[in-house]
Amino acid sequence: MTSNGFPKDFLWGGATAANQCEGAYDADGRGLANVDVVPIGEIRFDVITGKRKMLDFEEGYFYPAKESIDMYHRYKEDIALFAEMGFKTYRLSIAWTRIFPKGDEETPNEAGLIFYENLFKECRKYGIEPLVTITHFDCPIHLIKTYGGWRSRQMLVFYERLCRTLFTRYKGLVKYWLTFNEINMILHAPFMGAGLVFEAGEDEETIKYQAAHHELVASSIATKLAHEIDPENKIGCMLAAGDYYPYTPNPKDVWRALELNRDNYFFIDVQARGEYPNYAKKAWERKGIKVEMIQEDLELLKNYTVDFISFSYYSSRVASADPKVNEETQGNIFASVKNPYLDASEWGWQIDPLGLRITLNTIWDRYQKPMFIVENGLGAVDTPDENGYVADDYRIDYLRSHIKAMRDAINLDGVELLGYTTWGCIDLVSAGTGEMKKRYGFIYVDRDNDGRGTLKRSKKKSFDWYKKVIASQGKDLE
Ligand code: P53
Repeated sequence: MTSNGFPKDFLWGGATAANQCEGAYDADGRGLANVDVVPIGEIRFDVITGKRKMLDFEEGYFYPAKESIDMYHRYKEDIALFAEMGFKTYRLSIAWTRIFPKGDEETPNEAGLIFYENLFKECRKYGIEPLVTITHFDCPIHLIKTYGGWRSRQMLVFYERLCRTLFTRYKGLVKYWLTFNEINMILHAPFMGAGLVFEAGEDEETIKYQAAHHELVASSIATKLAHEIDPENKIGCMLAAGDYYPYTPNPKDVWRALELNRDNYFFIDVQARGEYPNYAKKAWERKGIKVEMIQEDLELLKNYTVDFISFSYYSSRVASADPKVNEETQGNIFASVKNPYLDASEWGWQIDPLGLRITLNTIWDRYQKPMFIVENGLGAVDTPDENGYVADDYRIDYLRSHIKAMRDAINLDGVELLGYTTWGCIDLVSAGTGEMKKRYGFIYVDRDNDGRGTLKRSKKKSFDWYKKVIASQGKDLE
């Protein structure tokens, strides 16, 4: 521990996801994925939730991920900037379709493997520890068309092949892995989360939980493989977190909050404890949800739980059992009743730093496994001056208050936290809306919602601020 309460080897850094920053969607043999064919605009929500089938680019829509911020060609410049801020870690994801363009090939695409190898080496050059999300929402389109995405058990074979390839090839270069980004997203945005599209009359709930089962087993298979290939490997699960509060002390509200929390913690209960919780089995029974599973699955789940628990945190949530309490927060896939005590971002995401401390404590109390905050930050409109400089004090305020909350959770509550990576450390495409305008970065990127701009990078005020935070190991937050 340092005098500030952060562990000496605390992993400070930032996070991105392949499709939101790389661009170069068809370079060097890369195949098409679900995350490529989600356009910006009103239709996006229906596409990411699987209500509107879009399995290819269609006329009349703009697809921001095609080019993104072109990090594929600019990663050296970008990693140099991360290093200048003093990053100890950089969280990024692998684009599955760079490695296996269709998903079911026997042999990987060497060009894709080389790309990430070079990227990891670039990180290592600066002493930056890569933290790698194996799948950040991406699923090859071919696997969706041919097998139905994660509803199919055959995905286990393809995912295992992907993992084996990655763990073997990057042994010694990468140690920290996350199996599925925001695994609970499958319930809220099933196309983006798991490559699911629904036909009329299908039992969507059953399909979602069947897909969830496959991902959970796949995650255990990955853990098993990772440890076999290199005992140094550490595997984490990843939850879109943020506890639900009851709207009032009415026990019905408290119960509703408990139920909604369980909908999310369900995934981590399996990944961290190794078995399906009774409440889920009972709920499936009541709802007539039959998830097909074999004995071997249950053994995998039991024997290969995760080493650590990672999560994203943007906001807490609120639950009410009263249908009259129906004023919801805007702009989030995770619907929540509005909390009258909190301010909100320009996109309606409510700001609750104490909620981060609460969430850290809930997770710690529930699992007693080391945690990693792998996403946190403020999506905001930035107005750069002629040099591309943004005085983003609002972002600094947001991050400062959340870092303080995390410090309290470590110091005052004794939770075990491995590190903190802010979301979108460089401006990138929003997953929820497809906008460029919703920016999270310390680094401004000249590009707008329509894809115009020079892609030039420039430092915001928060760049120097975060640099100071890291250099002082979290002591100097002013
Ligand atoms: P954006 C909500 C909606 C979509 C993705 O979100 C989300 C969430 C958060 O609960 O999850 C993560 O870009 C995700 C990132 C994403 C980030 O939140 O909609 O892991 O890919 O960019 C922020 O503002």
